[in-house]
Parts: sequence; C-alpha cells; structure tokens
Amino acid sequence: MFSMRRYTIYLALAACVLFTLNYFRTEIKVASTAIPRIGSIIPTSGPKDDGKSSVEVVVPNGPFRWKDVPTRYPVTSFAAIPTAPPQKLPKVQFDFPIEETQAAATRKVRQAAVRAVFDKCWNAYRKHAWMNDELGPLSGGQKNGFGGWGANLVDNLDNLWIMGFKDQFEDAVKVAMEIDLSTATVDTINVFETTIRHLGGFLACYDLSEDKRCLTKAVEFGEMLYKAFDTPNRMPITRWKPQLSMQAQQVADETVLVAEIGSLTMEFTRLSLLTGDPKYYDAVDRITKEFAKQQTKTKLKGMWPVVVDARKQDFTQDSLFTLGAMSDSLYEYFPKMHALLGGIDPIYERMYNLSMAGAASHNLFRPMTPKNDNILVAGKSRSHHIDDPPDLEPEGQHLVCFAGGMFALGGKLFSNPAHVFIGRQLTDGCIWAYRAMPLGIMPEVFTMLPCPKPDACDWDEKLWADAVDRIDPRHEQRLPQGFTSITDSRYILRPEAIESIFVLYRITGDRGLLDTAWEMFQSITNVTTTPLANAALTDVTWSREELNKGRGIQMDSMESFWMAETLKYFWLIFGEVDVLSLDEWVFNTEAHPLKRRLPAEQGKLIV
Ligand code: DMJ
Repeated sequence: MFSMRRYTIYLALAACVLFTLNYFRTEIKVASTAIPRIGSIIPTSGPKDDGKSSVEVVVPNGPFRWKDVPTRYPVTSFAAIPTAPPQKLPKVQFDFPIEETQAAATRKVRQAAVRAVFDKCWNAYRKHAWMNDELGPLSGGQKNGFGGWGANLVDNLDNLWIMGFKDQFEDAVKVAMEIDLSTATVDTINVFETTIRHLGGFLACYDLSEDKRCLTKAVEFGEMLYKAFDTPNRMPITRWKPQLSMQAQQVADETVLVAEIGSLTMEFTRLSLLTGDPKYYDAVDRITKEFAKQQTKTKLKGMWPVVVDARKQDFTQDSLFTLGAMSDSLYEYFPKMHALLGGIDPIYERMYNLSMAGAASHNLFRPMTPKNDNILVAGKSRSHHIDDPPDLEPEGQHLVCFAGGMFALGGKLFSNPAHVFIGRQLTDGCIWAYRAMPLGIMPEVFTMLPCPKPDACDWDEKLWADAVDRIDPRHEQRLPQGFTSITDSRYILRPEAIESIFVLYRITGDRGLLDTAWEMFQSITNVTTTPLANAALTDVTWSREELNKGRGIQMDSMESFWMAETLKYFWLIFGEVDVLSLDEWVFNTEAHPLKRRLPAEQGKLIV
C-alpha cells in the first residue's frame, strides 16, 4: 500500500517534470509541420489569377524531394548561364607591404582572441542547441524561427573551415546532411533569409572545401526555394508558405520588400554556375531585368522604393527610398554580382552607377558633430514625384553601415576613386557612432542633424539642442552630443560596421583600422559576453557605471549572423591579408565567401 502510494507520487512527479520540459520546449520551438502530402494529388483551389484553367500537382511516391514536386507554371525558355570568358577586373586589394614582426604578433594575438570567442559560442551551441536554428545565450534554450533547419549550423560551416576547426567541420557537415526539408518549424519561410543563410552557407562550404556533400545540400535548398518562383509571372513569393504551395496555385505578392526580392542573385547564380543547371540563374535574371527596366521610372531616379508590387511587376509606386533596412542588399549585390560573374554582364555596373548617383545626391548626409568630423551617414528620403526634390530623413541605422564597404568595393571594381572616398566617410560615420556611445557600441537606429552645407559644418550647440527630439524623451537624458534622437537603442550583435571596416582595410591598407576594429571588438564583448556565449543588448545608452550597479541589458538572443558574420569579419581583419582575398572571393550579404570567376591567367578559380 505504502509502496503503491510512493509509486503514484513518483509517477505524478515524473509527469510534472515531463510536462514542464515539454512546456518549455514547445514555448521555444514551434512544432514541426509536415510540408508535403507524399503520393497524393493536390487539389488546386487557389486564386485563378491568370484566367487559365487550374493545374493539378501530383507528388510521386517515395522519399520526398522538392525536385519531384511538379511545376504549375513552367518556364519555356531559360536565360543562358553567363559563361563568356571572365574579364580582368581592376585589383580590389591594397598592395600590402611586408609586415613588421611586432605588428604581426599583435595582430595574431587579437585574431586568437576572436577565435576563442567563436570556439566558446560554437561549443555552447553544440551542447545546448545542436541542429536548432539558434541558441538562447542566457537560457541555453533553442529557437527555431528559420524553419528549424539548423541556421546557426549551416551559417558557420565556412567559419569552421577557415578558422581551422577541421574536426568540428567534419562533424557539422555530417549532421547538416540530415536536415530534412519535408518538415518545417514555421508555416512561412522567408525566402531571402533561407537563401542568404542556408543556400549561401552550403555554397561557401563547397567553394572552400570542395566537399560534394555541401553542393548536394545546396541543390536541395535550391530546389525548394525555386518552388517559391512557381507563379504566373515567375516572380517569387518572398514570404512563402511551402505547405500551402502544395495545395493551391500561388501568385506573387503585391507588397514585397526590395531587399527580399532583389538580393537572391548571387546565390542562385553561383548555384547555376556550379551545377550547370540554368534554371536558378534564369529565375533571378528575370527579377534583375525587371529592376533594370524600371530604374529610371521611380520617384527617385536610379533607386527603387522600399516596397514594390511583384504581382503587377510595378516597382515604381512607393515613396520611401533608402540604402538601409529592407532595401540594403538589393544595392549591395550590384557590384558583387559584377565581381562574381567576372564583369561579363554590363547590367550590374549600370544599375550600380545609377542607383549610387541617386543615393549620393539624396540619401547621404554629413551630420553635425562636436569635433566637426568629416563623416557621412546614409539616411532615408521621401519622394512624391520624380520631378520634385526628395525630403531627407536624417536617420542612421546599424544595418546601413554595410554601405561604406559597398561604395568602396564599387569604387575599386568600377575605377571610381570618389566612391572609395565616400565608402571611407560612411565607414567613419559608423566608427563615430560607436565611439560616441558610453559603452562604445552603436545603437540600432538614431537621428542626427544634417550640416547646412557639407563643406561648412561648424558645431553649433544651440542648433543641435534645438533639433533634439523632445517629443520622445525616452533617451534625452542620455543622448550623446550629435545625436538628435535614439529611436531604437538595441544592439543585436550585428556585423555591418566591422564588415565595412574589414573591406576598407583590405582596400586601403590603413592599419589604423586594425586598432579601431580591436577597440570595437573589446567594447562589444565587454558587454555582450554571457557564461555561454554572447547576447544582444536592449539599450546601449546606459553607462558602464550603471551596468556595474546591476542594470541588466542582455537579451536571450544570439542570431546566427553573430558568429557567421560579425565574428568572421573580426577574425578576417586580424588575419593574413591573402586569406579570402577580395580579388578572388566575394562575400554574400551573410558573409559567405563565394569564388569569383577569374580569367585563366589570374588563377585556377574559373568555374
Ligand atoms: C544579415 O542577415 C544580413 O547581413 C542581411 O543582409 C542584413 N541583416 C543581417 C545582419 O544584420
């Protein structure tokens, strides 16, 4: 009797523990959804968008492969893969002289420190969140917002390779082969994020290691992502519901972010080059041509608004123009596509030149700073008519800090030294914003006061004080001079500032940038380090003293770009300058290095 009761109590306790564990697991990890209904005929009940009769989709029996899912709107003629001999493009990297022994030693110590942070984060991910998308750096929990397809794992295969963790690389590739694309933890897949992180991650893994398994998995992801293009006009659905796509006809959306539809080009092109299958290149080439066709018809000539209509293929209507959030990598990919293809398609140079002319005239501004620094910030503009001057919104974002590297790279590739200079000023703008903050970390979004004239910009405290945004007094007390508001005070472990510093260092050879990078690395790790890994921050306007008093600003979040991008660029800048030379490699927007097509005399890298 007694033992029976004890047994019952044990059972109840066990049930409680199981319930609790399960509760926490389901809270963090969305239950997996099976995507296909294998072997079944899928009725087409979706919108009859094109007036044509519906098409039945029959999924064959056997193990599910996206490749086997029939196409409703097949392409009749594919654009040919660009295989013309690559051109000899201008050199990107600085001619670095032989390094002094002491300088090399310092650099190596710094690089080892970055590698140690990577190692710690990787081990924590391995122990607590293996094969999940992300690790919670405070709780040790798991997050699966990117389909549950091991975003952090795939995003870091190239890092394991370049940083010399060969056993871990082998291990990671092995388990990456188990990623199952017939299930997902979310209903809606972000096609852009999956392309830059997973497809880009596997492509870089293959380009670096030549391990065929990486290419096989890249193709598997490519096949799935290609299904998002199965619409009447072949424009992709950027927030794609895989399960729904099996059941109904799909049409492209009427409101699409230009970064999401416009920056799939590098990964899809590289996939076509590596496999010889033109369909991926064809898919993105259609989008590029559409952007090119409408480039001078928008309300700010040369640029496209943040939101476009992919269903009607109208990219001209909206009024907000920026190089920042939601547009960024559209522009970033123009010079990068030129480099990737070996300069054989003039469309990318044209699109770069026109869009950067628009951005340089209407988006970039020199802000007023206490020391009259000659820096630039990339803001936003609103334009309501092509003939009216756009209105500048003097906002800065961490995200837009990639623009310094983009201008500098474009300046080198297209022999335009003025753009290298703009790239430097933009990068200096981001360095300024890091240094101006009490913790040495730039906030996510802020505003500043544009100089009345770019060449006459003496600090005027009264003018600045009058411009401070007092409507939202949240951070007024802790607003460093120069900022007029801090509208988003987080730092979420983003890479863009160190990304541009790295590019500028490789292009200009300015060793001062190494010290700047080290200062930045220390500021970031001082505040973001947790017992397990590194954590995003809620508010970088607080001072060190305030944190010492116990104020907590860490969040349980570490997106995969922390290790994949931020730590990669920190590691690379303190490394040998010929490791992933910008004359042989080009980075996708998630920092995955892809091989450039080079003329035969420049090396063995032609694919
Ligand atoms: C990354 O996923 C990519 O760099 C993307 O283009 C923008 N946002 C993050 C990093 O901040």
